[in-house]
Amino acid sequence: MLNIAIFGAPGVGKGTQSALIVEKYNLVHISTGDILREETSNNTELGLQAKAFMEKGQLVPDQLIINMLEKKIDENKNAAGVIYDGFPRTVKQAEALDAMLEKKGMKLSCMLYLDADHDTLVERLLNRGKDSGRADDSDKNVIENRIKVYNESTLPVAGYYENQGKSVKINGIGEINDIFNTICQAIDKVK
Ligand code: B4P
Repeated sequence: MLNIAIFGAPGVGKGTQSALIVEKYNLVHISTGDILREETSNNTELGLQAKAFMEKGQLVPDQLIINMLEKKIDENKNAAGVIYDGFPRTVKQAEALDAMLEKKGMKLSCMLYLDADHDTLVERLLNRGKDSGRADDSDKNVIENRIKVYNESTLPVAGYYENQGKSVKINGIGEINDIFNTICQAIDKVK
């Protein structure tokens, strides 16, 4: 079973590329950001807890995310494969994912590490904020904070998977289809 993580800064294109990957490889898409937004709009207990963090551009606490993820993995036991979009975002989450997969006799196939420069990220997120209604995309200070949190707390996850020989760096700047073709070459190697 394919277990792929798609990684990179806010706005780098994780959600955009995940949609294409899911369609081509018939994978289940687990986006922690999407799940949290759904929980928030349904005013669930988890949603209410997550909202305050997301609005400030901070990470939602690890344990909330790890519990949420384990439930999702269990719901999709029979899938052909899974793409984890926006998860893991801390080394603690990466360790938890490895442990969860090992318990189920699986392992992460690879981590697709999308990369883009700071100004491109800010420009894309502000653009999306114009019509998405996402509060975290509409305020430049919140966007800058998300990028800062990414650099401080999330970037170490890249090193964690580099040490396991599982990180594949991909240029996130360019035409969406060209980036997708590069991603497909990486996935086909671990299939
Ligand atoms: P996410 O929902 O994961 O969102 P993201 O990082 O902002 O976006 P992504 O990289 O998917 O960008 P996209 O493809 O859409 O996180 C939101 C928040 O949830 C976090 O800040 C955090 O608070 C919380 N959270 C989520 N997961 C968590 C976790 N594991 N632990 C703790 N907290 C967590 O692309 C952005 C824009 O760029 C789009 O408008 C797109 O059209 C455009 N674009 C994409 N590719 C392009 C290209 N090649 N060229 C031009 N434009 C492009």
